[in-house]
Amino acid sequence: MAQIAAQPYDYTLPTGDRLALIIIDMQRDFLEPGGFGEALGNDVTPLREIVPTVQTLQQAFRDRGWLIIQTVEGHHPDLSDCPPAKRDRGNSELKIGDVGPMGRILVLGEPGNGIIPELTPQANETVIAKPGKGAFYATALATTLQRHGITHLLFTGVTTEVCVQSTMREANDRGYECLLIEDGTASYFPEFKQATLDMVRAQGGIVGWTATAEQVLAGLA
Ligand code: C5J
Repeated sequence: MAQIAAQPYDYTLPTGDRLALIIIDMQRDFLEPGGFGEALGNDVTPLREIVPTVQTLQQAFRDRGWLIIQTVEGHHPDLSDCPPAKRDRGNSELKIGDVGPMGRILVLGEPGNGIIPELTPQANETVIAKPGKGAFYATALATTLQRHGITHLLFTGVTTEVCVQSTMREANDRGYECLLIEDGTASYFPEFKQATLDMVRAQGGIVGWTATAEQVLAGLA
């Protein structure tokens, strides 16, 4: 048992075998030029700032033998799991399934869909492909967490207000004690990241807690 200095108040960590690190969508499509993120008109460079922090947490969990789950947002090549509403949304030239500089946009197995090299999962680590923004929708995440007896989740990844927040809210509704790593998540819109941090921890932690990676690592020491 450990205490982490967090907002809106201290977060109590269980033993490590009840805790998982969730790394959301650190894939080339979102972090590198030529992917889905850029196709939507975003500057992708700010997202890279969190890579060292996420790497540090990934290593800390590996050193302890604790569960790490990465997700990637992507669709089957026939796009059967991509609702037309999702594919047609927006007015970018490149849409989901179209061929871009890193292969077909947001299609599983394409180069752009791969996790960035700095965070390449080890062979024994779980990667969950998700067709939606929330990682519980149409995936095996719930059963994976149950199988491992997980009760507490640390969230990292991109983007804060879309896939990270959606997943954290889904997890909160399922009864998980969720903490969002402030310097381990990023958005194309810094103000949206800040708003997400604020709304997660408002009203006594209505969705969960936030803390820096340093605060979490200090609590684990
Ligand atoms: C988005 C995500 N922003 N991973 N996906 O479309 O947040």
